[in-house]
Amino acid sequence: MKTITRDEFSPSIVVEELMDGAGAIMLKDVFSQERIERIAQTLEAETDEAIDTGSHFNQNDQDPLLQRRVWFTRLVELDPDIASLVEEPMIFQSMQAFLGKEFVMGSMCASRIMPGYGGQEPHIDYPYWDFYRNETFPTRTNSSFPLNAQAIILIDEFTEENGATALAPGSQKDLRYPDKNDDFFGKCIRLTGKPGDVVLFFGAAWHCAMPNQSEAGRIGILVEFLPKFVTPIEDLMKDLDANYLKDTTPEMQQLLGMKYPWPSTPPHPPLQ
Ligand SMILES: O=C(O)CCC(=O)C(=O)O
Ligand SMILES: [Fe+2]
Repeated sequence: MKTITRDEFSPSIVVEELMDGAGAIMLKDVFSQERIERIAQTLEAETDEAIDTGSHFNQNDQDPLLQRRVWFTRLVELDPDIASLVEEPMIFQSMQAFLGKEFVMGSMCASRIMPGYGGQEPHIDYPYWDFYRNETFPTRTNSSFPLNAQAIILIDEFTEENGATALAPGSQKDLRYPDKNDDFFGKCIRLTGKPGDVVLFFGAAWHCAMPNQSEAGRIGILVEFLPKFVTPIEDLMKDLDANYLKDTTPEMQQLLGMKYPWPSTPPHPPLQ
């Protein structure tokens, strides 16, 4: 996977890699170790108990208890600094170039996969996540322009042993839900990295969380970004603290869709 530092960063490198390259890119050392360490402690405490928190793409009955999630409103409640991670300029500028300046956030959660977790099935992400029913999508739907981007903020180190995400490079170019004949596990690369690194990928690329064969949990913060006109997969405003909304940044307001309300009238008058 292509890996770039803050010094090397430009949004166009990200766009090119997500569309025409592997479909994923690693941004190195985006967040400080102190910030990530503090967030790790909060998230470990929050995910101590084995309860079904509503994860998906699991392959057996036990795995929902081992893929533990903390959803957006709870992240804000625990520590608004966790939500602020997505405002990082390298992530924000990449998404503006990839999905359009007024892109929004469809989902944000922390995901801790526990020792013994069996791995997700290879899949593509919303809005393509039920593309095996491609007759429910417009004719000729393809990936010539993106309707999704994913960020994974690494809170723990991601290793092959602890279930670092697997992704089939280039698979985003031919929009299709992967099936058993695709030899996904023979073709995939692993998105390994250190705490504070960020992987950006186009969710049309086949990917999945892998089994955790280590002795410890693997926490990543999973974020889904969408163009402004795609319905977010979650109602991020539901139960969100009104004070948080009042004081939040222009970036977060945009991410929550507040800059693009129900488009019943055009945002600007058409040209005369
Ligand atoms: O946790 C991971 O490594 C990937 C998660 C993922 O792809 C998903 O939940 O859609
Ligand atoms: Fe996914």
